[in-house]
Amino acid sequence: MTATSESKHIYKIIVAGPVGAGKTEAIRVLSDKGVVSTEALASDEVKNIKKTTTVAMDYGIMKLDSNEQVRLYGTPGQKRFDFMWEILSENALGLILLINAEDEDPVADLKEYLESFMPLVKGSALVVGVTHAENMAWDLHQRLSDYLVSVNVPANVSAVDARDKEQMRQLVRSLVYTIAD
Ligand SMILES: Nc1nc2c(ncn2[C@@H]2O[C@H](COP(=O)(O)OP(=O)(O)OP(=O)(O)O)[C@@H](O)[C@H]2O)c(=O)[nH]1
Ligand SMILES: [Mg+2]
Repeated sequence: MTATSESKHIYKIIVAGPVGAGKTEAIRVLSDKGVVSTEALASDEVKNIKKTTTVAMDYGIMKLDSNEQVRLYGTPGQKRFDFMWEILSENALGLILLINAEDEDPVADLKEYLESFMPLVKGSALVVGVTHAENMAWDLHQRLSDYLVSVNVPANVSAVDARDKEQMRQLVRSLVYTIAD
């Protein structure tokens, strides 16, 4: 947390997770101002999922409460851009991990991305948002939570729609409250 002269708190938060989970969409709906994004036409296997993909980062800013500003940095989902993950994570205070409930094995996705972001998670806070959850398997929420407990990373898991501003604001709020505690 950074305090300015007006004692405004600035939080740097990372949004990570697999291709198509909704990271770019989430930052777009959350941001109060125009976002910076680096969408490029998808190649290879990604184009079966969607037309464009993030190749470097997304950036947006949102006001949470009167004196709290959240700076959101979205990562590329693709492994081949994983050098950006570490760069973006520097000095971050928290991680929002978005997991797509419709992917083949969401628990394996959680494991994989959590392991990659463990250095950040260890020194900060984590929340998990399960997107594309409209027809989510009844036990998926429990399996994701159980996995977090099994690796000793207790964190809130919530089903969210990345296109829904209020749901996403709630997820950010739950993360920031963990940091501020
Ligand atoms: N049905 C449904 N669609 C969603 C949900 N969340 C996101 N989407 C859609 O899924 C797509 C996700 O695309 P992006 O936001 O580009 O995904 P991303 O995580 O940034 O992917 P990469 O940048 O390629 O890693 C968008 O078309 C969203 O509108 C959800 O909860 N339900
Ligand atoms: Mg993206």
